[in-house]
Formats: sequence, structure tokens, C-alpha cells
Amino acid sequence: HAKHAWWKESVVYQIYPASFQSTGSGSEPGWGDIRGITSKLDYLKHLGVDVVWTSPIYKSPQVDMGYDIADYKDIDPRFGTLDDVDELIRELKKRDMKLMMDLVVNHTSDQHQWFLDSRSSAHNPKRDWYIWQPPKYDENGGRQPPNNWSMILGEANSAWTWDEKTQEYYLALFTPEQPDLNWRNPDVRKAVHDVLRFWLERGASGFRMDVINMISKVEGYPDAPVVDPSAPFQPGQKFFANGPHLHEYLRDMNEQVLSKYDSITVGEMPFVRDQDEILKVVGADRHELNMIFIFDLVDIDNVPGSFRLTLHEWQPKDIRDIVTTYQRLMLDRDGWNSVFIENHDNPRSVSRYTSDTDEFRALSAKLLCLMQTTLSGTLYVYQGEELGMRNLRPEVPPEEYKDIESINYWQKMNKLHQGNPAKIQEARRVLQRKARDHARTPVQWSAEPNAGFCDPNTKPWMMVNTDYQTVNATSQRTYNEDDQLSVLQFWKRGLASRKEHKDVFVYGDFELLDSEHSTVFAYKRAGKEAAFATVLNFSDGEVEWAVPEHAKVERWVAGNYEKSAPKKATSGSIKLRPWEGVLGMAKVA
Ligand code: TEU
Repeated sequence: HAKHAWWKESVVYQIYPASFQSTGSGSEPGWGDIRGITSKLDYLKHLGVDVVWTSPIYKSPQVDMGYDIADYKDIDPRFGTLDDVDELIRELKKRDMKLMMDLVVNHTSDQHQWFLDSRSSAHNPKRDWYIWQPPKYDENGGRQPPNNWSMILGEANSAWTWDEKTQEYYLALFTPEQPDLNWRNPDVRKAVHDVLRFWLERGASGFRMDVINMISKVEGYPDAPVVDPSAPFQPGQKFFANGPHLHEYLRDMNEQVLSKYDSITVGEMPFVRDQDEILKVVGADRHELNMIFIFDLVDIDNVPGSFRLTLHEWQPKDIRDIVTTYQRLMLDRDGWNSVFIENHDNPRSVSRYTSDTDEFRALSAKLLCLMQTTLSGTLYVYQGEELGMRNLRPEVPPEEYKDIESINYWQKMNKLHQGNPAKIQEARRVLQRKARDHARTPVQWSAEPNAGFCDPNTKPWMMVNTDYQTVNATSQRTYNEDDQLSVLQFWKRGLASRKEHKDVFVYGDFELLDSEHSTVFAYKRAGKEAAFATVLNFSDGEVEWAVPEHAKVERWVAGNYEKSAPKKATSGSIKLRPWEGVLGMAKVA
């Protein structure tokens, strides 16, 4: 149904530059760098990647791994130089690939010159580029922040930071080192447009826009509803996500800049769930952004209404319901969407949604590949997902977790629950399951020391996962163990099949084949000339599944167990092995 476009058919590969590949060309030993990305472009081209999205490479104190930007037009020496970026763009273009930059403009670093000016005096011309508010005072005359919003990263403190010099608070939703820009100020909007033009003129093809739905906050910054009475601060997303001027700002950005380039844009939109609100951003007729990241799948194990570091049990039917809802939303209401289940803020998908045991890790990674490569939307693959990389092993101590969110959370829980080992153990379990660190271990290229990520005599900034000798790209390239495909080979084949049958998998219809089965997620995708049925067993047990007659499956053509076509009946009841996924060719109608 949807109008065809290159950015709908593209496969986007997200690189977290610090952990991708180090060539030693950056200023910090043991960090990934831009020349490391350039050195892997043939690997990515061969995989089937069209667009490379790099997490921030700009000048930054790295408090939040580059999501605290101090200069939007220069590169952090850890990653290299602007010349290295120009070379990367040249090498991408040679391979008919594109670069997507990570645009973080809800906030800057507190070391950005704009903020240094703004905080220098209450009368500085840039004062109103950020969100300053006077303190409140309680009945005993004690100074209080302007409202009860908690900081997002680790929820350790207030979202407001006191500035002694000018005697006011400034809003910094993530950490005190990430002050929020005041988008009500037209000078801020103009400055952001200038940053977009700078990179588009330099040859980038678009942007992933960090928490772009937070740039408009509700007037007056009202107190948030109390979710946890025992906590001093509360999650305030009701008042800082999808605020009153969001669409005005996005449409302005599109009119002033994006519409003048053949660009790709994806908005990261945590917390939003309302479908009408989503369509206001991605509707074909809206001229705001091409698509967004919707968090329902990656928030599936969050306690509803809370931030990320919480644990909520879920069922395979929840994956079915979420995926079906958003496939329908796009196809029925001409919106567009992204398909992703991993990024640098989430644990590894094989550890979260399936089984990452030695027995089932590869099968599970291929099951998740089969789901994603047969769903409608622009597909995003996160570095290492194509290898079936998994979470840090449970025995790795919290001290090895480097992410500011994990550190804040672990410190807060140890302070809060001193002398209560059960609660501390529960906090450790949350990190073992949910820490962003699991996605930030160095990519495992080979069984060489440091998994080939950096030279053997250098300590990587973050530990390499302990399974790198068995889980790595080299061992999966020329796979010939009996009748099996490696995770990497399965991803190559899945991406090639998606391209070959884009009329079905990118643009085709979506029909859920079973709304009852407790663990099997099955759906049919149909284009004009061809149709396929995807059947996924999200359980570690063998299950029976009745192939619906109306699915009109003609033959099974691929599966995550054997390389050869699955030998199963195309009607009546079939057996599905633990974490087995199969793809069948079907009659269109
Ligand atoms: O993350 C946005 C964000 O709020 C969610 O990813 C999640 O709530 C967060 O990870 C805390 O649990 C973006 C970036 O992807 C993330 O890396 C940055 O830390 C954050 O914004 C601030 O820039």
C-alpha cells in the first residue's frame, strides 16, 4: 500500500563506535574509532547493509558515552578527526551505502559553549537557550527543585540541578551533565537547523534523532503523578514527552532543512504509546519524520509506568500482540515504522526474548532474524546482533558495568538497601537482565585476544564478553557444520531474501495466522505476486501447531534448524522444535 521509497527498503546497521573496531587511530587506546568503521565496510556490504548509523562521534566529555555533545561540528579525538569522517563518507558512497548521524538535540553537554555562556550569568544572551527555574521552598524554608521529576539515567536524583552561581536550577532530564535545551527559543531551533545543514552538506544522508519527542515540555513543568510513594522523585514523562509544540518543531525542521535533501530520518520516541500521536509524526501526509523507534517491544519487560531498570514478566503472546498492532498501524493508516529489537540502550535480544544457553543461542538468534526480516518497516540491525552476541555472563561483577545509568542505579540501590542483601541481589539481577552495558561489549570479530577488537597488548575500555572464542564473526563466516547455517550466514540470507521479495516483506499485507496459541507467533505476508507464512515457536519446548487452511501454505522453504528446506506438512498439525522458526511459500489469496 505504502508509496515505495529507498529509506523504506534500506537495511540500517547501528554502530556503537566505542565498541565496534579499534585501529589505534583514536586518542584513547582500547576505544573503537572511525577508521575502524571504514575498515569493516566490505563486511557490512556483504551482510546486506545499506545505511550505517553511528552513535555520536562528536566532541564530548563522554559522561553518557557521547550523548552529551560539546561541539556538534567537530569529532571527539577518541574516535578520530573530521578527515576520518570525510573518508568514511567517501568509502560508503563507493559502495552505494549511506551515513546516518546521531542527532542529540534535546540536550547538550554541560561543557558545550552554549551552556557555559548560559550558566555564566542570569543575564547572558544565551541564558534562555536552556531551562532555568527558581527554587521552591518547603514549610521549613528548605530549598526544593521546581518539581518532583526524577532524573532518567538511574533515577538517582532530581531532574533539576542547582547552580550556586546564578541561584537557579536547570533542567537536565538524563544526568546533570546533560542540560536540556529550551526549544521554545527560536534561536535554539535555528542553531539546530544549522547543525543539520552542516552534516547534510558534508555528505551524511540523514539522522537518528535522540529522544526527539522530549524537545517540547508542558508549560510550567508541573509535578508528575506519584508512581512510587517511597521515592523522593517521580517519572515525569507525562509532561516532557510529546509536549504541546512537538509537531510544530518537527514540521519546521522538515520545511527549513530536511525537505531540501533526499534524507532519511528516524525519531527516537521513548514512552509514547498513543497511535494517533505516532501517526502525527510518521503519517505520509505529515512531513515531519520518515519513521520513529517505538519502544513497546524493548519495554516489554519494564514495570509499566516505570523507567527501564525494572523487571516485569511477560509472555510470548505479548510479542505477537505488539508486533501485530504496529504492523497493522502502518498498513491500515499509511504510516511508516522501524523494525528493531536491539540497540545500545538494551540488553542483547537472544538473552531477553529467547534462550541464550549454549544449546539454544544460535537457534534463538536465527529465530529473531527470521521474524525481523519478514516484517514490514525499515529494518535496523545492531552491531553484533548478526552474530548472536549475548549478555555479559551472570557472574560478571557490577564493577565491570561502565554505563552511567548502571553506575547510578547500582550506587542508589546499595545506598537505599544497605544491610538488605536480598534487595541488593535483586538489583544485581536487574542489571544482569537489563543493563545497557550488555550491548556495549566489544564486537567479537575473531577468537584472537580481545576478540580482534583492539590490539592484544591494549586493555579495551569495556571488557570483552567471556564467550568470544566460540561466538565471533570469523568462526561464522565459512560455516560448514553438518546441515547448519551460522547466525551470520542466516542473517545474510534473510536480508537477501527480504530485498528479493521486498514487495512482500517491506510493502506487503500482514495477516496474523493465530491469535490463540500461547507460544507460536505466526503471520502471513502477501504482495501482488507472492506470499509467505512465518511461523515462530517462542518457547524452549516442542509444540504442535495446526497450519490454518486459509494460509494456503504450498511448501516450507527455510528454517533456523537445517540449511535444507524443512520437511513438514503444509496442512494439518506440524511439530515445531524448541525456538524453531520456519518460512513457507503460500498462495497469495
Ligand atoms: O535514550 C533515550 C531513553 O530515554 C531510553 O533509551 C531509556 O529510557 C534510557 O536508555 C534510560 O533507560 C537516548 C540514548 O539512546 C541514550 O543512550 C542516552 O543515554 C539518552 O537518550 C540521553 O541522550
